[in-house]
Amino acid sequence: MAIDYQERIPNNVDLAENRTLQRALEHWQPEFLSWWKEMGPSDFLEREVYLRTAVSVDAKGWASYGYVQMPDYRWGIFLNEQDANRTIGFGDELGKPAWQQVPGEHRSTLRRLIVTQGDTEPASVEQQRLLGHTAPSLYDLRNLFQVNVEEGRHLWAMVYLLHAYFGRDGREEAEQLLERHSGDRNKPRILGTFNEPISDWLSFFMFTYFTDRDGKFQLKSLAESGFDPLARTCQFMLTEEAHHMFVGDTGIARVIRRSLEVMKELGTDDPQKIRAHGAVDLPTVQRYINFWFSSSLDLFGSESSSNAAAYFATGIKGRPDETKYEDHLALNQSYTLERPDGQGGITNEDVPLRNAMNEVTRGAYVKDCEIGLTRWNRTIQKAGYELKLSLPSTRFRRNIGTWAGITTDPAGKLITAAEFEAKKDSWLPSESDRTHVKSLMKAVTEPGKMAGWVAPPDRGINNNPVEYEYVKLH
Ligand code: BYC
Ligand code: FE
Ligand code: FE
Repeated sequence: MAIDYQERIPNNVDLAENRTLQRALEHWQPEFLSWWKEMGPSDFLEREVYLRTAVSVDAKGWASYGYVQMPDYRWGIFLNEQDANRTIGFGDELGKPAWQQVPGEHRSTLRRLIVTQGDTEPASVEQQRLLGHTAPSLYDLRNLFQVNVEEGRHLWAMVYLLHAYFGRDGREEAEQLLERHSGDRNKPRILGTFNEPISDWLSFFMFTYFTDRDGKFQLKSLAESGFDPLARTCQFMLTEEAHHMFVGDTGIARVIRRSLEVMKELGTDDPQKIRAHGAVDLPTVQRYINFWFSSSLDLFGSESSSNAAAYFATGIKGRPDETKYEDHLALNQSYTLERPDGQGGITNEDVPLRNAMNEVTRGAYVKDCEIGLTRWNRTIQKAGYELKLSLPSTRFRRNIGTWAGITTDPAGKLITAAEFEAKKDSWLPSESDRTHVKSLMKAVTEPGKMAGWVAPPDRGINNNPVEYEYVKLH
């Protein structure tokens, strides 16, 4: 049976010539499809969705738009073009040729990182599987599905690496990526945030703003890897990631805009009145920010990590935008970390810079998160209100690292567990917040129409109007 691989699985990895890889993927692909049907977007599988598909890595081919039924989406395998002279950009191997094969001594570490990355991609699809039933517009429904198919493609990207470079144990890991499930008591996804339910659209916007942004920074670090196929894979994934964060950024902005409209109309900022009018009050937006930001911070790992130091030393995982730094060795330097002193105070501790790489990456992430807040606050200010949204302290509500289990207020001040308990409903989404947000989640399916809790977007997708029929439901 002759299969046109380029047609079925668009790729730039010579799949048509690689029999071993073909065999592995032919075995895995049906399992992926049944996973998609069972654990992916619930219903809508026969609907025509206006999606972008990557059919090549050049400017023309990476965003090709058209109506597709999701199970027919062409999940392709793309790596950025190879630079034959690429050398390792950091760590003890600085300047040596990048690895085109997996060095034996780094095999299990690389496999683990690829599996951890790969695990998050299908996890997010599982987390979002019911959202299609309550989309605030066809435009949003389409964006959800776009994000979902691309996270599916990111899974393919990691499975390609496992199949092509890790032999039999790679194939086994690839199968397990379809066997762990988000929130599953017995076989959960690897990282905490990916087991949190995303049952409403405000959470979806927060997730794509804050958690996909963790993806951006982790991918940037892996895009520096000495293992060249991993680096090139992540470089290409980053082009798609921008849209996911756009969905979050503009989604939150639209919720805020709608809230401000209602505040103006009613002449009040009383949350109860805003709610009664079918919008989301800004304090609730703040609590959702507090929840998803703190959860996403955990994804960077411990502040001081010997794993992170070893990844850097060996050339496996660099800093995001490593070329920006002058010194790529990061030796004989220290980084000052704060930690609780065990007596209710905070103390400083110097650790070798290499051990602090998770914190360096987290710091770059926090700065990037702030950009959206500045923009949203400008909108609020322009509307004539004083309220300012903010990111909570990086010490707030942490479950991983130095601050795990330490109770602080959103400003980062240490408080007792009892104080935290007493205040937590004003800092994190409460039952009543969630119930209210959930009550707003009703599907709007007429082209161009929006649910009452969210303002329309400024423009449509790929130069189409907002009223375009982005998903054909009939
Ligand atoms: N939950 O030294 P430590 C994305 C584990 S998002 C549970 O602190 P290390 C996407 C850690 O594995 C990007 N466990 O951490 C977004 C370690 O386990 P072992 C995902 C956690 O190793 C939206 C132990 O705790 N990509 O793409 O320096 C939609 C202590 O290790 C957590 C990656 O994460 C946690 N939050 O670094 C779709 C990149 N944090 O070894 C997709 C790959 C830590 O004791 N992963 N642990 O069993 C990595 O680079 C690293 O594994 C980490 C942690 C950054 C996660
Ligand atoms: Fe992804
Ligand atoms: Fe993403």
